[in-house]
Amino acid sequence: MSAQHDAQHSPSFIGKYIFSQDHKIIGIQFLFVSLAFMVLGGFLAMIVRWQLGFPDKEIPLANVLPTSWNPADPAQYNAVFTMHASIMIFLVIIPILTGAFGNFLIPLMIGARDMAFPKLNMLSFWVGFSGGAVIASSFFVEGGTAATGWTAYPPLSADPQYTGVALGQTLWIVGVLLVGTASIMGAVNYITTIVNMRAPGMHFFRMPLSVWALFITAILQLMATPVLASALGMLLFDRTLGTHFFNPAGGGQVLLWQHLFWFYSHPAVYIMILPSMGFVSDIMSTFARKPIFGYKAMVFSLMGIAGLGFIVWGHHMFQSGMNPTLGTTFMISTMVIAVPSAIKTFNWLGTLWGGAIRFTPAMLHALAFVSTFIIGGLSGIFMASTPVDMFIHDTYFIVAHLHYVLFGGSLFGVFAAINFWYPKMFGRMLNPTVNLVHAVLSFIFFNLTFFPMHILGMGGHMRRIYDPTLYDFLKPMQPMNEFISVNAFILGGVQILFAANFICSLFWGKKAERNPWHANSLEWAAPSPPPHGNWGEKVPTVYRGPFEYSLPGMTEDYMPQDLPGAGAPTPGRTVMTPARS
Ligand code: HEM
Ligand SMILES: [Cu+2]
Repeated sequence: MSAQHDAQHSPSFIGKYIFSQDHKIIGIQFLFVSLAFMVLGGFLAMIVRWQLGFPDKEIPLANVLPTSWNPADPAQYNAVFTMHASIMIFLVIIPILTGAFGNFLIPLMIGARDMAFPKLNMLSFWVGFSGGAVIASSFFVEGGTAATGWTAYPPLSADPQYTGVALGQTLWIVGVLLVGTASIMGAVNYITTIVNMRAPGMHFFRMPLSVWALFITAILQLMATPVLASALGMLLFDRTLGTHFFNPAGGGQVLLWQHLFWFYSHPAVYIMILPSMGFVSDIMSTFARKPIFGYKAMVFSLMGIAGLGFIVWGHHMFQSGMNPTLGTTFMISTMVIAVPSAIKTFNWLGTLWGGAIRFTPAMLHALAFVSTFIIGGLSGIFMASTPVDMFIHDTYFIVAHLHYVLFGGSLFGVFAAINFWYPKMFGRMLNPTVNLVHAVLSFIFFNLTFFPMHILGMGGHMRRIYDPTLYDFLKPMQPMNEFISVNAFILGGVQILFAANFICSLFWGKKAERNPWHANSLEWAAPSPPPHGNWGEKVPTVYRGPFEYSLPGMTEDYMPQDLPGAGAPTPGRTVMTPARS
């Protein structure tokens, strides 16, 4: 198959790197584009923070920025924070986790040569890329870009008269629709590949947790994203064809949007965190040199979180006038999610316990992930509680919570994954010292930036306001806003270390060996970087699970999945019997 497969692809630059059908190249395309958008999203965050910390000082580069980015204008502030959030969610976190790492890792980790549908995979990237381009183009049209928050609640989003944004909002809708379509295409591919293309011996319960997490995430994407797509379609019709699905002026229902939006977007918050949970599990086991604690419990709690994710969306709507009985059911179902989340957290701690821990940059980010996820998870329980949520709804408590899970969680998971898999992706090592400094400083300044936001929120500081000093009761808290902003700038600045390391190492990094971390899963059996088709003549055969570190009686402290010979039999597994051939 391999020779035939190789022959199908033209070796030209365009075929190899632009319209590539190779899962690894597509993964790297997603990575580069998302990282570029991260720079833009981060830059917008700095503008937001400048305005909130120093509302009466003009932002430094005011004269070089487009006039429409001046946050001191309330309408423009809305646009800036809307695009910060929309870019971070739709163009950074989701595409990095599923597009970049889903693509790169799934075939390599299950011992396949590529995705099930390589052409669909290529299409997914280019449709997603067009979506990004359409969203980005909205910055340049008359009236400016979308300004209704990433949640796009009608009537604001349904009728241009409220925001003054006409085409910009429509482009946002079309762009998100395209990105969602790309996401559905990717999900079909990941699910099919994992179900059908595992190497001989790769039982489901021998798959690394990254693959499990990406698999369950793909199921979420496949089931939830069409709901968003149809809601966006209706919103688009409201704006362009004069329908009134959501616009109350014509008898539409604003709450219908909220239900549809959150029916997608709550599962989507798990789309944004489950893959990181998977990466962190694999990375922690590798660098603690210990089997993951409770492998099957980890898998079932991923499933539990994903399943519960579909019945909790109403917790975003406690303040919408919903019947209190319904509110209580949403409250209880939401709190139940703490159970699988806690199982995961205790299993991570159990994995660390007694381990021979190696504090690599990837491991530090994984540890940072777990600790910030605990804080973000705990603040989530506060918000799940209806009586508490009445006070903290729409305040900076929410902004604190969401950054603890999205930045401290998802993004630290991404940093862990980039540090861990960079050698496999590019065949070069990152400079570990620079990235250790980056990891430590990011963790410190992340907490200094976002922890105080809980306190602001408890003090009643509203979210999505452009000038806190306009409110007398917020004035005493302005020094805290300044403190947050200064730390945010340092946090933003620290990311330059990572970016410089990432770019320089592509050219001058030390050449990577096949398995620099002495890890077990199959991707480390392929060359760094793996060739087209991944495995040469024969796909590997799998003899055991991916977590067999420090087995008693072994000379090496790791046992690759494809190494023939008996490992210590682990419960529930038959050693040496390939599941499929
Ligand atoms: C240094 C980095 C960052 C800073 C300083 C920052 C700051 C902020 C601030 C101050 C807001 C609230 C704006 C307002 O309510 O007026 C906000 C909103 C938001 N941020 Fe960030 N952010 C950063 C990074 C990120 C990252 C990495 C993500 C996601 C991966 C993210 C996702 C969001 C989202 C989803 C919102 C929307 C909240 C809403 O709609 O009200 N942010 N950010
Ligand atoms: Cu939710």
